[in-house]
Amino acid sequence: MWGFDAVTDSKRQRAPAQGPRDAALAAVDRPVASGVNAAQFGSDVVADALRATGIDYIALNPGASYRGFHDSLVNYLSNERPQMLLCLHEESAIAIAHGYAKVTGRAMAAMVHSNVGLMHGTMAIFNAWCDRMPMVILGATGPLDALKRRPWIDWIHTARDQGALVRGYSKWDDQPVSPVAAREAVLRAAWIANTAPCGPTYVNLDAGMQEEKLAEPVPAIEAQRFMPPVASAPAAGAIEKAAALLRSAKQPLILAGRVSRDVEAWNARVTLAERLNARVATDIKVGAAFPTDHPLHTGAPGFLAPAPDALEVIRAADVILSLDWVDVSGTLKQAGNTSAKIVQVSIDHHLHNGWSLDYQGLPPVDAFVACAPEAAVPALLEALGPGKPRAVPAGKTAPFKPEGDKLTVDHLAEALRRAVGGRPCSLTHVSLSWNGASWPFNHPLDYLGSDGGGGVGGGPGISVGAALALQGGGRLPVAVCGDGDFLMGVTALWTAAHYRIPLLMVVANNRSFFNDELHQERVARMRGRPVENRWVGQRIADPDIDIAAMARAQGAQGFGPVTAIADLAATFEQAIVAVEAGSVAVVDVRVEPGYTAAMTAVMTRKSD
Ligand SMILES: Cc1ncc(C[n+]2csc(CCOP(=O)(O)OP(=O)(O)O)c2C)c(N)n1
Ligand SMILES: [Mg+2]
Repeated sequence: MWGFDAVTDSKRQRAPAQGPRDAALAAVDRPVASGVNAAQFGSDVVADALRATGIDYIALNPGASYRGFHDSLVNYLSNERPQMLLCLHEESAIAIAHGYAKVTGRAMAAMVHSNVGLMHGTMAIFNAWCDRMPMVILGATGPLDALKRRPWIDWIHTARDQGALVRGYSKWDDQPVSPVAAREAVLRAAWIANTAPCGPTYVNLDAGMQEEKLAEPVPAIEAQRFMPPVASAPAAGAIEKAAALLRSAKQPLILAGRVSRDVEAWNARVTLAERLNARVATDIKVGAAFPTDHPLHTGAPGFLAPAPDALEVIRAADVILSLDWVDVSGTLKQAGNTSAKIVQVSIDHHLHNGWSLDYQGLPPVDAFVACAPEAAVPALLEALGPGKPRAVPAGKTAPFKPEGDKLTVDHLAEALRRAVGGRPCSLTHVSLSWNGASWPFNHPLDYLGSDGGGGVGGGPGISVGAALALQGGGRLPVAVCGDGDFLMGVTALWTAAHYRIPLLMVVANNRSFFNDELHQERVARMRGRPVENRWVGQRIADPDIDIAAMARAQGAQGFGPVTAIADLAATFEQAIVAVEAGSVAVVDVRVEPGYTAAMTAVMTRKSD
């Protein structure tokens, strides 16, 4: 009931990444034939290497520092495999690659201009890093040989150690000197990015190297042999120890964290929870990990803390199995004292470094299984054996009902769900005001998780990238963005419109950077000052921004502002018709400012 037919569903999940490229998209930006069919320049060799990685798309914003490579993509590779996706800002180029990886689990490429382009992209790289999403970022530098630098411009395009800009939040970077070394660097970058724990990699291409004519042909290599698949397997002893703890548990709990979009792995988690009769908590910061409608699922997934009922279950648990939960230490702290034994399944420690503390607190652990959850869960099931199937408590199926008569995010969610109806749908992003209880997830692609690093402005680009990857898979991509998030990343929609990538974006428009109103409220409370002033320097009103017009300016269809609950459903239905006809549609919904009670409580308490 809670699982899926593995064959058909994993096929559907993989289809977008492996299937033929969408014809409408492939027809965009076709160059005239160049007649070039052999590598002649350094950048042609690098372009060959990028094609050899199997990467289909490269999102970019152009720049002279990589004019050689740009020419190779257009006139040597004919803008195919990879096809360029022109972006209006580097932050959206990176975010698009991020969203693509959220669906496929595989790296896309992004390319950014020397120094300044990379600087523009950094926040989005940080988001992808915190979200553990793979991507290959290519950048460039003015010629390292000073004699080859043109006055002024090449000098400002050159930095001593450009990779240092992103080294704290990328897995690996390189600045190869020759075309052959650059080929190896691109293959290594794809290999490392796609190997779990995944993350962004950065290769910086010397402009001189790109533009230099090859003295002689570069011998071909078998690229796949340089990117061997890396299997993640648990140690037998660790699985035995973990299974023994779980077997002895009276009140086990699974914290289902960073897991893949794989349907078989989803089914295995459901089987494990049912085998153990374990309660399961999930987290809105990461993609759907367990059916939220399942009777064993506890509490609505939340951003800053598990819901109060999930915290109760954590307190009562005697054994907690973390499947790469984002912050075990913080969650235990939020629950208060627990004497539960902790089983941690993760290889995240391979990624931890001295710059970014996104690894969170060091949790106490009684059994550590060092592998990806996808490998650990079947091994745990085997070690536990068939066992007695335990009774699963009856389901709670009460439909979600928004309260009050003022238009809130809950009304938005309820009407949107009704308009979506029975269509398979992926929530590519949700606003900070989102209520995890308002929308059930019953498939790994039902929800793709948050921006990862808390960088506002990622929502639109991530959603465009996810929509790109979902094309042809039969799922309607739906994004819900805050107005602040939308306004910072809106131009990503132009890329979706230009490349015919259908997407529905709903803006939960509270006309405020509301998150920070709550922070100002908290400070006012701590200091005994008037909380009434929390909105000053936060509200985005007077004049109100015309969100639908901004959408239309990108080539999307704009709807709204919707100000009445009664108008929501019909507007969403019209917008879905537009998306199903191939458009990008944006609906501006004027919502009352407010977060869920749980989130507000965490944010406005005087102290933690
Ligand atoms: C790049 C960036 N700038 C500022 C912040 C601080 N910040 C966190 S949430 C938030 C408000 C976001 O506004 P919106 O998307 O409209 O969501 P709302 O809180 O209003 O629901 C801000 C400014 C951030 N996280 N990232
Ligand atoms: Mg807002």
